[in-house]
Amino acid sequence: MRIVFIGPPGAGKGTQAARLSEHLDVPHLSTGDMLREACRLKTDVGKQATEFMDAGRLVPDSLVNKMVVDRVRRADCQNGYLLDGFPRTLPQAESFDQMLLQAQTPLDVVIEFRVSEHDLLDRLAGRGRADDSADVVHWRLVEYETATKPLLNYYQQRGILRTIGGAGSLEEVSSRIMRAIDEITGGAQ
Ligand code: B4P
Repeated sequence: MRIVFIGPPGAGKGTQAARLSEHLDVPHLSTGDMLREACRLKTDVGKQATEFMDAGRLVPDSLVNKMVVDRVRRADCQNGYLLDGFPRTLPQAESFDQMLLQAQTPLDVVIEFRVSEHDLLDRLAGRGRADDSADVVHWRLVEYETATKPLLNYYQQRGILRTIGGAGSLEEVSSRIMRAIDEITGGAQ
């Protein structure tokens, strides 16, 4: 099962991906986590990504695309994966689709998380990460509206998009996601 989570910063993608990847027994691939690790280790990708992340901007597509393709080609992704935070732009989605087409491994489900801006700001204020300060969050929300939201239409047209409400307890949100996946796959997972 190949699943993508899309949602604004603080929507709970990472939180739910950790729960669901365990349940479905597929790896949880978070581009945010991968990039933060690259920054911490000061790799070439990390050195280039830091200034964008610190400013709340998206990291350039070329850097992220290569990082993800290298990761999904690894053996543990053979039976699927849960992508948390990728793709985030149309060029990322198109480039990823080309790779999936060549490998004959299409995506099964794309889940959109919807959470009110009020709740997002509340959650991020409580998390304490460096990129959660008010002005950085502002830019992250702008990036979501302008660069990431067009992806919803892209996946809607392919018939694999489901939208779930991200407010409520962790268990409530998880069961909404499971129901949405069942709807698309007919309960095949
Ligand atoms: P991410 O790491 O993806 O950050 P995020 O969107 O803030 O996290 P998420 O939605 O997963 O929220 P979480 O579960 O933690 O990206 C960080 C940066 O990396 C980006 O700004 C960008 O610069 C770069 N980047 C990443 N991917 C990229 C790409 N593809 N292209 C370019 N750049 C990229 O939840 C947030 C908080 O809410 C937590 O405190 C959690 O405990 C709480 N919470 C979760 N669920 C809740 C619930 N149901 N109720 C109450 N609280 C809840």
